[in-house]
Amino acid sequence: MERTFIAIKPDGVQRRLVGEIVGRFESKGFKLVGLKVMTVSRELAEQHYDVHREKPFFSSLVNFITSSPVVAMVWEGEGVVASARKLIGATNPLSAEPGTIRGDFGISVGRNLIHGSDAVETAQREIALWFKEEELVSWEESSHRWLY
Ligand code: RTP
Ligand code: MG
Repeated sequence: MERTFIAIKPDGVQRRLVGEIVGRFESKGFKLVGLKVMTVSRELAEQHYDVHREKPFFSSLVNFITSSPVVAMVWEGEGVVASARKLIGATNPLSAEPGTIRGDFGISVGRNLIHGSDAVETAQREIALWFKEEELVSWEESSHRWLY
């Protein structure tokens, strides 16, 4: 089943939006298979944003993501990579539609709360970069066993 890498950036954690954001992925119906709160090393940040290495905003991106803890997650489900990007909204929160995470909670492109992998191949690379195999779980719903 398809998986994607999602990270709640330092602004999302500090603004206490972790529960709200996790809730949106849960409500949509996706399955949480990995989650950790962590401080990001410069090495990991530079590898993660390698594609942006030549961009003018690269150093501010790395400085920001390493400045304070993030919540790293892996979500699973049919079409989850593209669907997560829709739930997240446009890169610039001022252009993001209301109803999306960035559209509802963000203002600035440098403080857009959340990262989501942009393609299935990118997701595979990012999951391997951020998580060890044993940190990811595989689970099936057990109908009513948790209610009764
Ligand atoms: P992300 O990777 O964080 O999910 O965001 P994205 O795909 O929507 O945007 P991307 O083009 O990958 O850019 C990565 C992050 O860099 C910051 N950025 N700043 N013009 C700018 O100052 C600028 N452009 C991009 C954003 O924080 C973006 O999320
Ligand atoms: Mg991106």
